[in-house]
Amino acid sequence: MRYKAVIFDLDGVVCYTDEYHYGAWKTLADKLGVPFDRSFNDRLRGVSRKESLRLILERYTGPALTDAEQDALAEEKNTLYRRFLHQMTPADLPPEVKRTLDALRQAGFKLAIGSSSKNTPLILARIGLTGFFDAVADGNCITRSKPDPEVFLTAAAMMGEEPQHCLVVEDAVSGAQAGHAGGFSVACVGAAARDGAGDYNILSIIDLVGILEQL
Ligand code: B16
Ligand code: MG
Repeated sequence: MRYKAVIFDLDGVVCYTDEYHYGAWKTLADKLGVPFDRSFNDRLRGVSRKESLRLILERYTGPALTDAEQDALAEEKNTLYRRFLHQMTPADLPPEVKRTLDALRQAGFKLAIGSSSKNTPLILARIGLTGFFDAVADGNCITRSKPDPEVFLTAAAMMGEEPQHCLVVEDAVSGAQAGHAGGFSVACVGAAARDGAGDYNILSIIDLVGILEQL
């Protein structure tokens, strides 16, 4: 068997919290008078909160903002975002994700999370997945966010696996770049699959089961 473990990105792969990130950033961008659409939002996928704000402020033409004001904006976005998260329940774990996780666990793969998000523990708790994964590497235990491979290398090390034996699953181009930079194979869904960023570009996460069974 070529792969022994699968490392899942969280937002946009395991659950659709990417929509909540979009909603929260859109509210903030509108307030700042910054043009913000779904295509621009795709550039924020997988990158840290601070870097996302920096990208938005590249388009900002208002009065200069101090570091403290920028920190307050990042905090404001996070508060808006967490309001969405607190409304989530286990029903927000998509059925195709649950079926995929159960099938891969049954087939003997180790399963991990590799997410840039500092809200990972809250999200996993809301969707009923606390304690499910063999390893969770997230924004709280890394210093460099995607496209740096740190989060995936950390997840692989936590599982005691080499990158070449792990498949990374991503919805972000930055995440696919991070996987490749770390020596991982990458399967992409959503925006990153549309860009052809993965070694496997799939329509639904459930397609992973067939791919991994055939290898
Ligand atoms: P937070 P992922 C990433 O999560 C998101 O794609 C990205 O939009 C977000 O800015 C980043 O987490 C940080 O999230 O503000 O919750 O710490 O896709 O790597 O699971
Ligand atoms: Mg993502």
